[in-house]
Amino acid sequence: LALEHALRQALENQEFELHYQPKVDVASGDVVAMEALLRWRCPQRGLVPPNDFIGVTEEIGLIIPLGAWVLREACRQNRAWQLAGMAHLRMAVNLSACQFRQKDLPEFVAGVLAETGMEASCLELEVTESVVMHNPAEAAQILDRLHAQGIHISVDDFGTGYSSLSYLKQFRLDTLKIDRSFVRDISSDADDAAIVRSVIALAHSLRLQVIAEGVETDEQLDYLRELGCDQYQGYLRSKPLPAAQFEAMLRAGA
Ligand code: G
Ligand code: G
Ligand code: MN
Ligand code: NA
Repeated sequence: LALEHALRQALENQEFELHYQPKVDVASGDVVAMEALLRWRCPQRGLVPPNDFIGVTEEIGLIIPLGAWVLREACRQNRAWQLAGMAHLRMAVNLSACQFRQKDLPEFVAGVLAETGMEASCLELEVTESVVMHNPAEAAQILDRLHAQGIHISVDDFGTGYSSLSYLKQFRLDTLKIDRSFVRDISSDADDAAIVRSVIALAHSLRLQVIAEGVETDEQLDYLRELGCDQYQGYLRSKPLPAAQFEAMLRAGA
């Protein structure tokens, strides 16, 4: 209860912030996109990671206004960077199941794009398999309506859910994000390497792009390059950074 109260206050008191992590093209090494990752800068608790509070915000319905804030702030920031003359990169935002169940999600997102002046082609929405599999028929419609606006759709934590692969052809998707649990031991565990190789082949044969998460070493990156992975994300390039540091990194040409 104390946590619930603190979280409601946190939204009012503007204690939430977004950190940004680059998504990098494997072949060129260029930053092509970034993912916005929510943090709670709590005066009592310090910097709280999302896994410690997203669940509670979902239970109390706070995820709806909080998720709305995340989308607005990510779009506002991306547009501000574009207007400041930086390269036009795509901004990825995570959606929770509760947000995805809002019938007016496509209109809401369109409204945020209009309000912030950000192009739809510069927005990417990340959803997990379980989010879309909750109600596949409805999810397919929502994804169609988002996709029709030109928004990019990614499946987060791919390979960790309990879902049928048939959704890959029912849903309009652009990118599969290979979960970091498959990437960690890719250079030493033949089974992980086989899974990653297969996911990349599957993605490419369905004309989807594929990004590997949690890349921490050059050895992992070399493997992924050999397997034909399109993009990667991970500490090897950069941790998620506060906006000012992320901007400095981009300006330094990293
Ligand atoms: O940044 P970190 O690795 O601690 O994130 C942990 C988890 O929290 C990730 O699975 C990520 O998808 C989720 N997460 C981060 N930011 C958001 C957000 O803005 N909304 C939702 N729903 N989940 C988020
Ligand atoms: O589930 P999702 O992909 O949305 O969450 C991304 C989370 O992964 C973020 O919380 C981020 O801090 C974390 N993360 C990003 N890069 C790495 C990495 O290289 N190694 C590890 N262990 N975690 C990472
Ligand atoms: Mn994500
Ligand atoms: Na993930």
